Amino acid sequence: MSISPPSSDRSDVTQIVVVMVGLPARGKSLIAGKVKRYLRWTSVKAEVFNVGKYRRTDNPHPDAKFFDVNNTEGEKARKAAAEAAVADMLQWFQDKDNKVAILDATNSTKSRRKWIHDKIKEANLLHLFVESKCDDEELIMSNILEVKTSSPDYIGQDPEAAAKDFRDRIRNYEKVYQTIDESEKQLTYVKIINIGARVVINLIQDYLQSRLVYYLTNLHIKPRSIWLSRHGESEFNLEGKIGGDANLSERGERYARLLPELVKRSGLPKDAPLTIWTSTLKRTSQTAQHLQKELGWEKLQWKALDELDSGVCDGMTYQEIAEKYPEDFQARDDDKYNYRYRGGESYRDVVIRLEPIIMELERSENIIIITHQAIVRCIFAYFMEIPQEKSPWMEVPLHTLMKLTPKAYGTEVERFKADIPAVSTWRPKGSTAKHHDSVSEGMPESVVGEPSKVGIQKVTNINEKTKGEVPTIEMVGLPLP
Ligand SMILES: *[C@@H]1O[C@H](CO)[C@@H](O)[C@H](O)[C@H]1NC(C)=O
Ligand SMILES: *[C@@H]1O[C@H](CO)[C@@H](O)[C@H](O)[C@H]1NC(C)=O
Ligand SMILES: CC(=O)N[C@H]1CO[C@H](CO)[C@@H](O)[C@@H]1O
Repeated sequence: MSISPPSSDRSDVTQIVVVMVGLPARGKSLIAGKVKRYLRWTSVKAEVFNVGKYRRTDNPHPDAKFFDVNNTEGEKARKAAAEAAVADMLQWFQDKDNKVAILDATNSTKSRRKWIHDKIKEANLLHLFVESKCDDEELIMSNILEVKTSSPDYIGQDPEAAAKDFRDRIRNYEKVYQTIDESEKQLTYVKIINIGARVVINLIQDYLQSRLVYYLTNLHIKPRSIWLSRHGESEFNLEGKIGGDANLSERGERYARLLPELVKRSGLPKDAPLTIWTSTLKRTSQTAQHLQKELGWEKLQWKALDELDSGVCDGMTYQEIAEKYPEDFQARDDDKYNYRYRGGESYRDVVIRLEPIIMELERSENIIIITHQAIVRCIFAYFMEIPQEKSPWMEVPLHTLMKLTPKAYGTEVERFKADIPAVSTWRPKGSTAKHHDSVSEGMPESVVGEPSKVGIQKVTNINEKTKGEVPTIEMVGLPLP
């Protein structure tokens, strides 16, 4: 299998400043955060420079008057914050490995855009203005409600007062706001109107720019969830063999039969369509068959969801690999993300083939994915921003359904465990043992990044016989990245 190097590894990839444009409550920070997460997942070094953060250091709770353009004090402070953010950003670009900076500011007027464009040009960087324009009152209000409860500007304040202040703040910006138009033809930009209802693209010159535009135009903010599960336990799992195309074990079939109940228990959106995605391997189709039969959902098979190709080691146990290819075994432990099996793939390769899956997931609404250990790790890493040195070691137990729900400030994870035993296929570094006991009920602590306010991980156990919840419901308050 020959795999060309990932585009993101090209050393000639240019450095780009993505400049967010738009009134408050148009989802700019959300978009900025997603772009950063997506780029990092594909190994492109990216960072967000948030002008609001620089401002907050001096004035943690500014009121609407601060944002009045006729308030010279406020204007001066805002200008200083913007200049500090841009200076830090230019400094960051001194390292040529750093590729994409996302400048999260309002930049609401033509003259401000010209100022920032000149700065970028002077520094020999490419630019991409991303305007989120929205005049749908309902969309704006739902965004304000999210912001007023979670923006750092309003911590500890009365929500009603905060909402009113926020509306006043937006009005001050609206007075001077100028949308990107024909007179700015010299700028590279993408203008997203009402969250993707209409898109205007201008003067894209570079490969990475066009990838970004493609990603941006796939985003939506409709409420939805993504369910993720490995296939049920397979015959190969029992024998400790990797790869192959084995059937489910008897216990794996029991998991397949309980899966419709697990999905129902997880809370299905009313009348919302749901599609099942599987790989092309038997064990995932077999796991999905009762879901399909009982709930009548459409099923799609994706080659891109097949398990990481272990090349010459396909069908071997870890013990056999360690004996036959000791150096490879060691090399894989040393750098699991980049290690490529002889004639097979690495995690890095898998992420590249999963990119179309991520694009499609972003476009889609409710999807349930039945796939394999390495693939679940990569998809989970995208949503939860798990770094590359940790994601390949993440524990993904069999017979467990995960429900991921994207929210404005992060992704929520819920786990639903079938009380059907299965072997653990998780292998700690250095080990060749066939099976291991889980180190913990969730993921090992080491995969968990910085604490954030979103991401309570809820674990529910579902009983096979009674289809009820097993009495002990654990609430695991895991700090998620
Ligand atoms: C700022 O003040 C000037 C003069 O007082 C006024 O004409 C202008 O409309 C004001 N601008 C805004 C955006 O309020
Ligand atoms: C898998 O199951 C099918 C159908 O039950 C059977 O025909 C086939 O022999 C099984 N394959 C293996 C490798 O056990
Ligand atoms: C970073 C930035 O904001 N750039 C431009 C947009 O608005 C700022 C601050 O309001 C201006 O100073 C800049 O012209």
